[in-house]
Amino acid sequence: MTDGFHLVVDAFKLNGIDTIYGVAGIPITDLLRLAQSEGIRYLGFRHEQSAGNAAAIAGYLTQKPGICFTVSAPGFLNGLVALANATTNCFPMILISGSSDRSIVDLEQGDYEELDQMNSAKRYAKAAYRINRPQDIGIGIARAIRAAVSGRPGGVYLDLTAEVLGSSLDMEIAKKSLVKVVDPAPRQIPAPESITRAIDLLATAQRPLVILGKGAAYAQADEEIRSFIETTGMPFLPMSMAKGLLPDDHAQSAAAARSYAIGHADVVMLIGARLNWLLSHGKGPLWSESTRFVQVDISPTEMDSNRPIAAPVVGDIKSALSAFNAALKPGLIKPSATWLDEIAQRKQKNIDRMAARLNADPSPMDFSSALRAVRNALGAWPDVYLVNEGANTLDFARNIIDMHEPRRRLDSGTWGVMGIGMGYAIGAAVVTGKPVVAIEGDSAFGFSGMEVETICRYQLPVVTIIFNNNGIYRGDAIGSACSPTGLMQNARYDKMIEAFGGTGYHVTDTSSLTKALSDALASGKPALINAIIDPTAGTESGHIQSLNPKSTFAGKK
Ligand code: ADP
Ligand code: TZD
Ligand code: MG
Repeated sequence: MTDGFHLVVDAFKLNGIDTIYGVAGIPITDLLRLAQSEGIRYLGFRHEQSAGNAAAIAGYLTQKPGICFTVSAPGFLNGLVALANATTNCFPMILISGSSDRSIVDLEQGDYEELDQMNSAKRYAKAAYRINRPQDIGIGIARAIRAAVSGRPGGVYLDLTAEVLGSSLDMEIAKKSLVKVVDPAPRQIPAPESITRAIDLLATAQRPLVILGKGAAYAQADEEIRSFIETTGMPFLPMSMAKGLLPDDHAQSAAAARSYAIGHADVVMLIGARLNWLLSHGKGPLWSESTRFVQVDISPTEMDSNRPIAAPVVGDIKSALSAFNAALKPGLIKPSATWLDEIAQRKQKNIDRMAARLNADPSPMDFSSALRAVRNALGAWPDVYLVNEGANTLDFARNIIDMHEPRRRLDSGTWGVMGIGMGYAIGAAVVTGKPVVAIEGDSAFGFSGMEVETICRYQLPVVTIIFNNNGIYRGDAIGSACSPTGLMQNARYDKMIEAFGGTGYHVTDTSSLTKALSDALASGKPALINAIIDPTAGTESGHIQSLNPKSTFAGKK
């Protein structure tokens, strides 16, 4: 005989799932113990949201669903934010929660940690399933894996009742019930006519522009994308998590002339990027009404979601870009020399303008000078994974820190969410074995800061840098009452990590910041750098101030 616990672990092993994340408790504790004893790597967190974020980013980096385990009701709900965030960002993840007695839950008779979890999850997940019998564990896990990674990836909820975990099953029946998923994310080859239509449109363009999104980074089609862009000579813009797909210092990058390139392009080719708020929905002053679009995306309903798409290419990016490359003829797609020249001139102008700010050395540090100090240290570590959240801390870092390798920048993403920092850092360190630097606003850090203990417990090579400006966007003036955006002045976040045996640094100038980061990275050990930033340097909401609703009665009170 065997039981539900063993079947879950066997199903994972059969499907190559070697790492799981979570927080222990009734009814999953023994499952986690068993998984660990069977050679599956388990990472235990302090809060399910961070465990879920670690799983989600692991999914993004590996194209395998990241698995997060939680207990019932409150643990499940804590993890649900991460599941919803994974779905929003198109990251493959499976949240598996233990659940209480169905007969009691369904009659709302008040069980321990009672909640109708599956139905709560449905609204926030790509799919939600429940396993009600031990002989369905194999098929249930197979369904969850396929739902998470096929087509547009997303978050999947899997409900595992305590009863199923504890149920026994005949060994022969159990063995037959397991399912090894064959080709979980099948290629989706775009229709040949869609490629021809897109190439025909691009061939008419004088001022074409490619926009690369994190879907392109996820697709791991790095060579196909590089070859297409370099062969056609089109300028490209990376969305924030697509930075490094081609290096940021690539001659064809139009990043330093972003608004100009978007506003003046006649044909824009979107590759794994949605025309959502991050691209102003393709509308408004940033965009021209006459611009026509090619969009390459695996999700057919993404087409025409915000602007009409003249040449939709529905398929997976690796297959689509291979088809584009095969169909290219020399000189067929050719940006005009004037266009390339205009972009080059804009780039230079903006780079010169930024240089003045970057080279200043104010005291206290501001965002630009501190990031220059960080950039100087990172120069020796091109392979580092960079996690980034905050408002000003996010916006400045995205512009100032160049990326050189694909999938190295992990940030607040589609929701602009705070709280992903430590979870993403841990997930990235675990699945890549590479060093991670997390650049965190002081507010942003607070959402997942307790996971510093997790980082120290597992001795992960994560260096957290806190841009400490005493607040959300800005700090309060010394001596004034604490405002809604204010945080503690002179908070010594560096002491937090010392409590767990990590190395803390408290830095107030650029050369100390560069040195602290270089030393911390060289040590390969957990470290936290508390970098003091001018509390007046930030702006409300960073670069997205325009999204703040204005009070109708401003000035009339
Ligand atoms: P960004 O925020 O970087 O602009 P988005 O998250 O808005 O990127 O867009 C990612 C897009 O990529 C989604 O529309 C998703 O359907 C798509 N996508 C994800 N993986 C693939 C893939 N392998 N092939 C094609 N499209 C993909
Ligand atoms: N809660 C969640 C989950 N996500 C959010 N985005 C917010 C609240 C609102 N918010 C932002 O949009 S940015 C931010 C909050 C609280 C923090 C900004 O402060 P910071 O960064 O210290 O992290 P800067 O550098 O001071 O701007
Ligand atoms: Mg701050």
